[in-house]
Amino acid sequence: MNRTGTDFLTIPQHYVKHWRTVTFSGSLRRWARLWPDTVAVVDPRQRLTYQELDKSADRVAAGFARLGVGRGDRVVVQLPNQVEFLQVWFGLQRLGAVPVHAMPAHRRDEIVHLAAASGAAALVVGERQGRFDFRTMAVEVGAELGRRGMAVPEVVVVGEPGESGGTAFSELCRLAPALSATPAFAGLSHPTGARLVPVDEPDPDDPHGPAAGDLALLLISGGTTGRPKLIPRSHTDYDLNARLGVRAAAMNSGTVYLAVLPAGFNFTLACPGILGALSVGGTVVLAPDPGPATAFHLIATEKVTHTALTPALVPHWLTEAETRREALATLQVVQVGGARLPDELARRAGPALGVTIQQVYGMAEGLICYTALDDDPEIVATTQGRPGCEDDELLIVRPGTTEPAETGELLVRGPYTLRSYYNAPAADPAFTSEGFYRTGDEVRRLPSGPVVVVGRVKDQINRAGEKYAAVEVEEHLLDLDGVKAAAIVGLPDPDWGEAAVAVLVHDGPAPTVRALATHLRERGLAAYKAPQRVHSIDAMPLTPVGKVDKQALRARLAR
Ligand code: OOB
Repeated sequence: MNRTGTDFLTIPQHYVKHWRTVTFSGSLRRWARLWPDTVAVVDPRQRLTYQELDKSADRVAAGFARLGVGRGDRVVVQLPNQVEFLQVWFGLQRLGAVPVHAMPAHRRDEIVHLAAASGAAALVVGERQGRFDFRTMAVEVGAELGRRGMAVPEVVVVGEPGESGGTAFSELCRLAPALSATPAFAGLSHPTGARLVPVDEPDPDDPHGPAAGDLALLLISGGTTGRPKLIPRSHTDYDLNARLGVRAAAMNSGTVYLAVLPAGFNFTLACPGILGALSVGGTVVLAPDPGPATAFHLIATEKVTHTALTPALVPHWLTEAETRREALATLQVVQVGGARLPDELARRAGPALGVTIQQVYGMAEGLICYTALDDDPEIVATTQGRPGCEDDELLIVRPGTTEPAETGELLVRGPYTLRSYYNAPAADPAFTSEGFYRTGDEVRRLPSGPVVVVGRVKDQINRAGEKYAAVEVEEHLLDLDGVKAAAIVGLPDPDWGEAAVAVLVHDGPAPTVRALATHLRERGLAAYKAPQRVHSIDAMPLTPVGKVDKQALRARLAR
């Protein structure tokens, strides 16, 4: 059953009992049968019932098939929070194709990397965000992949394709033949000659066709040693991920979930988020921007019950609630995760918003921890919760070893945690020989079970929940004129949780924050990777083995 690259025989039997043999395409079909006329998804421009979402998945699947995208093909999806995100996502699921989740903030360099690492057959983008044009970026991505001798992905644009030469999403849906329930894909074939079959209808000629254990989507890691890695998630494990969240956040058919954070973020999509709400017949509301004014308006008009935020958004919500608390009358649960929520803010948030706060500590790689809705308020304020599944195995060790420690690096293994990255080398230091994933997070556990995140041993910046490997930016800074050595370190910051400081050894005048931002933007990097401060230094402090001593740098900057 498991065909995600892990050896089925090594999968412990006690994991199997948590899994259901479902695919996301099949699940949407089932939901559409159960609640055909319930509204599944809403954005400011449209609302679709479950039946409409299911039908559009057929059309989108057939449209992608016409473009030559087939079962197992990877498709980079970079869309803002709008109904089309779910139409594309479920359309790809119906085809058995694999969405690769890019974030709206990503730029040329990140998208090239995701497309190259996944071998993408297509790229789906929106029109523009402010002055930035995603269609122009898509053309540049194709050109760069071509220069590298790689296949150039088909471009699909939600909106007007403009000069990009891409296919409009509306056209893609029209291209598709008129569809009845079966067989949606008759007469269509993949360029390789493979026959196309929706994954919820097993192909009698191909007993080895797509199954619940197959790859369903690729998430991206925060990155620690270089570029973000791709995280394979199967239908089975991701279905479990969402179901555990539904239990933890007590979602039911009355749930209205507001997606404030990007829909492609694991937290928003499946913890329990969008997929959780859909799995119980609830309604998903997509916020076009993360600002509290938009969110409060949608909460009041759509009678939202659940949402999820990063800690950096919480103070803005508290300010908005000072004058508009009545807008939150229906809101029950506000999940907070992605970065450490300060205890003091956690204590204030619940009473100020009139909701139950749920801390969520999770990772795209798997493990998700939740505080319980009926936990003691001090537990909710000071811990990051308990593992979602009783068969999640957590070890706390001295960093880089497997020796037990009271406070140390968290290792995890479990029924929805990855065993290897996508296309990764067999011997990957991110995993122990026993198959535990090294989270790079420094934690301790209370005797009663909750995990407390106390720090981080990985060389990563987490700016308001957006993560990146320090080395990714350092490499680009070294190309600046006069810069001889560069190190990125994170320091506590009241607004962002963490601010990135560029520590530079350089000739001549120090480059400004602005110059660094411009340089990184020209290199095609997301804006959140630009450092907030520049600090000049004569020589980098080094560890005994000759690496930059970031602990020493942090201590020095703190002074
Ligand atoms: C979520 O997922 P990722 O993959 O973007 O980031 C995972 C990392 C964790 O290893 C940890 O370093 C940090 O983000 N983190 C937290 C945290 N939640 C995540 N650190 C402290 N406190 C928390 N509550 O960020 C993610 C995925 C699903 C649900 C929630 C968050």
